[in-house]
Amino acid sequence: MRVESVTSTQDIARPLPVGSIVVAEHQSAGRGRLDRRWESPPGTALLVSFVLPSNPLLSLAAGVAAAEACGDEVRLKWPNDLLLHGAKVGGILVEMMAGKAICGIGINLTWAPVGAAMLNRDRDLLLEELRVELERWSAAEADVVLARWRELSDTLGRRVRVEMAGKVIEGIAQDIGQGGELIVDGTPVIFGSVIHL
Ligand code: BT5
Repeated sequence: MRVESVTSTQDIARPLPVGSIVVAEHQSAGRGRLDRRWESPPGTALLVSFVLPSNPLLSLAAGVAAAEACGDEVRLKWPNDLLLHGAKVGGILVEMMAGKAICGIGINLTWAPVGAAMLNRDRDLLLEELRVELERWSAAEADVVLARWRELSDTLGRRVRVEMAGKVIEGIAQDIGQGGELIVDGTPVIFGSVIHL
């Protein structure tokens, strides 16, 4: 489904069946995680939500799919950022519902906020590649997703600061666990914001 201006593609996708795809020109209330805003002027980004079967590793699988679709230069920052030469070029927001998940992906194409990056790719071609990769990776075995995520990661092996609800830790991002959690100096982190130090 292609729409012009919406609050968020996530809102339009929510009542739709598995297999639906919503693409918008513009979002007046694009969302990130934790009620943060996702900004992009009309027509400057790929803004899409996919309705997929529930899958506990979907956020990481979607990251892998998006990185594969974007090309060699794009790497992943835990849990869900797409980085181009170290700057954020896109993000992923997975909202779980009964029996399905709404997977929102935003990728900057011709505009980016200060300090962020843009990809400068044709939107429809990128969407088609993303659709194919997402179909593949959202259905892949957990171990295969985790292995590819590790290869594409820009986070593992780095010193990081993790901000969790009410707590901050610093250490080396050693690995991701079976559930997709980030292991920082032996401590599993399930939710949080990571800063690469
Ligand atoms: C994300 O959240 O990175 C997930 C973004 C998902 C956006 C898509 S667009 C289609 C679908 N519909 C929606 O409403 N959302 C999804 P998070 O990790 O919380 O990052 C949000 C933070 O990124 C903000 O607080 C800003 O600091 C920054 N930011 C906002 N807009 C950006 C942009 N265009 N490019 C880079 N960074 C941005």
